[in-house]
Amino acid sequence: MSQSPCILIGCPMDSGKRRQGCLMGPDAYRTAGLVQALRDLGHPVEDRGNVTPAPFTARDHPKIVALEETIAWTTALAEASQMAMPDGVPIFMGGDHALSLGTVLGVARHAKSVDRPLFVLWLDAHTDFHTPQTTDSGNLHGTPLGYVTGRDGFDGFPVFDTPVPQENIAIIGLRSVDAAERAALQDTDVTYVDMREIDESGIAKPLSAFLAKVAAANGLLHVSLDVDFLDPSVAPAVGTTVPGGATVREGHLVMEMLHDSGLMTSLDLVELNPFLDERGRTATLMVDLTASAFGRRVFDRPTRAY
Ligand code: HAR
Ligand code: MN
Ligand code: MN
Ligand code: MN
Repeated sequence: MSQSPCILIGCPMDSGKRRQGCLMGPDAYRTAGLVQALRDLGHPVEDRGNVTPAPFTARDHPKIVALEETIAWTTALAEASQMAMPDGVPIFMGGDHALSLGTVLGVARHAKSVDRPLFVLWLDAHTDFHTPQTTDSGNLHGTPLGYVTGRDGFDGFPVFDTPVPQENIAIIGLRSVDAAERAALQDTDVTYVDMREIDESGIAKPLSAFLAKVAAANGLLHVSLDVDFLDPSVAPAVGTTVPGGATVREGHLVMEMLHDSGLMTSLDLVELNPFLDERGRTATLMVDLTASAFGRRVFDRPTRAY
């Protein structure tokens, strides 16, 4: 069977928070061998290089970090994302999580043009459900799910014309949620799965249920993988470490199930900060997880009657 082409798109965006370093992410993924890992699995791979933001004029804001720059990135990434969708499965190599403001916008425009519903799987310690109005930190990497669900308060950003319906979104891996986000999210139909639920029931159950919904609706599926979904003991290269995250195996299981489902149509790799890494181990783990999502496995799964 011919494998779907992978379109690599570098998104060296660092404006979604104060601490710098995510701009080195795309080159860390290249250095860790992402292209070869995908080719080894039989996928044609095209690296389109790095996106640059549209021109912008930075202003000082009492609260929000790098607003104009983030808007400029959103515009540029939405274009790159929409253009890539007909050509294969885009893999957006971040960059911080604010890049998803743009990538999901582009994917949503594509979904509308092919008349299919869009689903979003958010693998993250955080909900990223703030708006520029509600954020306490002023860091816009905490807002992309607010934007893509069509929450108010994104003045100056491109209008998100076809918001992703709440019931089409699942967030898995949660363990750091602000009070305002919790209150807002509990009023929605977004599926949110915290680490306790994963501890008690395993990560496969909520994921299978969500994937079944995507399949039943013939949906497109955008996956956004935040490094801090993983436990910092195995993935230290991230600015916002939160203990108690997913294990290496939980990460791989999610990716393997995504591959087996055949449903994933675009992927963000976000929040890798190579400046904080230890001998490239986080970048390497993210490449290995991506390989699992594109078909790497130890064996084909045996059917056993235990
Ligand atoms: N909720 C916090 C804030 O708004 C933390 C957001 C941190 N986000 C990420 N990405 N690291 O998930 O600032
Ligand atoms: Mn995030
Ligand atoms: Mn996070
Ligand atoms: Mn495959």
